[in-house]
Amino acid sequence: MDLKKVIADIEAKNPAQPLYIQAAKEVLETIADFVNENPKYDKYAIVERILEPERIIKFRVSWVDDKGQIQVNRGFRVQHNMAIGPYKGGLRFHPSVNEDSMKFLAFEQTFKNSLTTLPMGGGKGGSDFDPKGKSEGEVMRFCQAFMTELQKYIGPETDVPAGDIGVGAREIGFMYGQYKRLRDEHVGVLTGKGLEWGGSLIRPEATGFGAVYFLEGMLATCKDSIKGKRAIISGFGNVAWGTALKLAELGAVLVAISGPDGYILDEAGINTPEKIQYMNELNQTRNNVVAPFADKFKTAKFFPGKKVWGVPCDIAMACAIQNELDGKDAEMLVKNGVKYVVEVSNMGCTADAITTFQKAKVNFAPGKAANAGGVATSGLEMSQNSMKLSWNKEEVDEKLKGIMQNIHANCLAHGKEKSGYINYVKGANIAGFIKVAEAMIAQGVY
Ligand code: 2IT
Repeated sequence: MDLKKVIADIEAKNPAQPLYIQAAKEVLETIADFVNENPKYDKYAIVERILEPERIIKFRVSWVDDKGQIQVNRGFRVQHNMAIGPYKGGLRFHPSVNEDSMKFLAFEQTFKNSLTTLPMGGGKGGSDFDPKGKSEGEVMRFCQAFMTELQKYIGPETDVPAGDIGVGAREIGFMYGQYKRLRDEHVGVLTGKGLEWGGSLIRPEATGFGAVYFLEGMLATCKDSIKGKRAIISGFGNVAWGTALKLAELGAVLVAISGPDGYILDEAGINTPEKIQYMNELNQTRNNVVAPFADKFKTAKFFPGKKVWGVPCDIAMACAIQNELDGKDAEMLVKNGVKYVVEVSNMGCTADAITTFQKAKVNFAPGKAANAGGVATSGLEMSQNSMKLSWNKEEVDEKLKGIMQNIHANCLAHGKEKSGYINYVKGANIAGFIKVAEAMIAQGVY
């Protein structure tokens, strides 16, 4: 493949989609040599085909708010690639949702799902609906309206959505109820379901747990240990919560978390069940602010309007949203001696930030590897639904851990450089690409 030409083509074809171009470029730049060493990929135009989503569904969602006024939102589902299994990926309800963000997330998801080794293709969906400040009734009516349209395109063997930013157990419940009402089927069409009606143990914690299992792999490779390490996290949502729980369990000292309003510094450590539970409560209120944490816990200090990345640490974990950590943030982290950076949000770091970490030989894990524990556990939920049984906590956790260790090993296998430095970005992209590419070759031109 001619890297320059492929990049120029996607830039020309997707002029208003900077996020998609950013995600695609990162993959293309890291797989180009590998693709060129294996001419079959060019022969079957695998790169060109992977860059084009199989289908993009875009629809109107009309609903009635508490004042009786009609509201109109946009709904999306990008069915990116079905080569290795049904489309699988979350639904995001956030004002930033548009075709660009959905497309980049679906693209990332295809590679991520491939890395899990489970049979899941890539998809992503959502809406520009903003859950902030909405009543429960409004959220329910929105979810019902959204699913009324989406149900035409999904199914347990076709496309299995789950949660993402703004979509938690409550929203999955409302959407599942509407699917069931319209189709008269109680099937595994969504993951992240409640335990009483087909959900899996550990699914809520899985993204964060998985990211810390991946981090353990990075530490072990450096003959280092997590005990006593100083950690900081951005975000205080579901992913940050699972990450905080596992960091505390393994003896790291989490000193800072953040929200869009600023960050909390707590030198005593955010590691008691009470503090971590409170993160979750703050998230549930959906006001998107972290400040009340400092009112409740006297050891904590709130820094309004500031990003968390200026806090010196050994471990930094980005758990909020795309491009939350830029080149300047990365420089500050490096200057302050960070050793491990884990992107837990999807494409949480800008291209500049990644280059800065890699140049400084900081261990850097990309989101599609480090955050794959969430969708992997969704895959385990699908297995349990198909078998009509449920595994206990230990069984799910053990499988999750095994999957994350396997992803880490795969990144090492494809990402180790001559100097000994592990380029996890390259490793993850090549390993994720191989499985999808082989499946596409086997399945003929489509
Ligand atoms: O970004 C992600 O991997 C998710 N939001 C989870 C997707 C899933 O299907 O569990």
